Amino acid sequence: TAPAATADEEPIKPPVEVKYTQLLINGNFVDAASGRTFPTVDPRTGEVIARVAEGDAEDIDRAVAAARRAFDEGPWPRMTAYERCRVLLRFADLMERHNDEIAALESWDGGKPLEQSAGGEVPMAARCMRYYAGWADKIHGMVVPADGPHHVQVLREPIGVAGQIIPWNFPLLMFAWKVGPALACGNAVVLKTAEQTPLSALYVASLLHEAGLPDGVLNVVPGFGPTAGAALCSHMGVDKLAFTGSTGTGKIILELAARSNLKPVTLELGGKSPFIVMDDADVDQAVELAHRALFFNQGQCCCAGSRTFVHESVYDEFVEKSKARAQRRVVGDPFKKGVEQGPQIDGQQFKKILGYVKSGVDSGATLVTGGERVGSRGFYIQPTVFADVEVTNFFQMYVPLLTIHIPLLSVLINSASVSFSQDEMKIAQEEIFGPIQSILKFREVGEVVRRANA
Ligand code: TXE
Repeated sequence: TAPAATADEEPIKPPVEVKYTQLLINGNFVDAASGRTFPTVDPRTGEVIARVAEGDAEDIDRAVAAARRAFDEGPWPRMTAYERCRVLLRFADLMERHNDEIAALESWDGGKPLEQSAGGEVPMAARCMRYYAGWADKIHGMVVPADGPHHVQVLREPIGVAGQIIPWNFPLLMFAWKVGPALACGNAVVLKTAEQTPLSALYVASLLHEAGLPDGVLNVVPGFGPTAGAALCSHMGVDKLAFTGSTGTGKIILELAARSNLKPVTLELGGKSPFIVMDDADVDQAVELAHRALFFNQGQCCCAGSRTFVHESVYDEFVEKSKARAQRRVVGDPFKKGVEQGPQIDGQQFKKILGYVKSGVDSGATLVTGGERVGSRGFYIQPTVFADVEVTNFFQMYVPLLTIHIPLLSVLINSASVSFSQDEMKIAQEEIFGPIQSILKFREVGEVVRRANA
């Protein structure tokens, strides 16, 4: 049985104060032009942690102008690569020095277990910044062999002002993955944080200035997608966009970029990754790995192993053991020691995930364990396992009636059906982004490779 969840206990007081709630423009923390703010919410309770300045088109204009000035006139792109590298290395050191505060902000705002924020997200973000710092002085051009009396040389230069939009599942790592490479190459940045998790980026942006980043090189504008986000994507003064988030929003962003100045766009979107367990696997190890591949970070990972394909000869044992592992998963207050799973990010995701549970049940999958909320407040969901997330195929549905008395035909049709089968259930098709594991059965390698790649 599941260990006692702490979801209904009095929430533990986070060991940190919220210091930064304004926009960061040109090195200063300022209010939004409209004066508006929005609440950022504690997913353990749904209560407001703080109100944060709500950036909009006018603020994006101010931020882009500051970034443009910093790029065209400021020292950053003109510094030696080594000096830029040193700023980023100092920043990584500061992140490590403030590891505990940053981790606490991250867990409070986003609900991930403190042990994972403090031991994973923050140290990994610091390492990531060091990695990109190391690139600053290793970006080489090329000399291209040319016919005749010509010298052909390729130089790599910063692109200018980079607009960056990040999601809420790994706010700090997303910050590092986006801001790190852009700054290492000498660009200026306008970053829009996710509306659910603005706090850690504002905090570390202040550390980046302490590390010596010149004003205006990094501007941070918290706000909503269709307002601040869309304004950034459409802005004629932005030279490049980088985005991580949903596939639907990625399509909108590509369109906004195309309709404005055709700025190049980098997109990192959703996923539905396969995890394949063959018949000769060590089942206990495979169960544990498949469990972590799906449930890590409350299931909110673009690379989550969200389709667990298991060979039919070990399927029943695998399902039984996965059920037991899910029931042992410790769900509760992210600030409590030993907790493996905190709440989902917000009420919208919480409802969406429970909607997928209903869809799984309605389409005939077997709900092996979980499927309910945990406690009565906040956005906690039970670790959930579905089995019999079956393929739908024409042959298996209709042909048995015809072939019941013709065994040979039945065998032939069965093997043909393998190559026509499709994983059509919604829970096998769509990104759930929650603690819901779908276990699918397969028979042959060729079949599972095709289904995995579908
Ligand atoms: O994503 P959105 P949401 C997937 C996951 C999740 C789903 C929805 O399946 O359930 O997306 O999450 C900004 N112009 N991923 O709604 O909307 C928004 O403000 C410009 C996968 O949170 O894509 C936020 O900063 N920007 C993913 C960012 O886009 C816009 C991580 C992400 O929000 C915008 C998160 C617009 N019109 C969700 N609309 C991953 N790949 O890791 C929104 N935004």
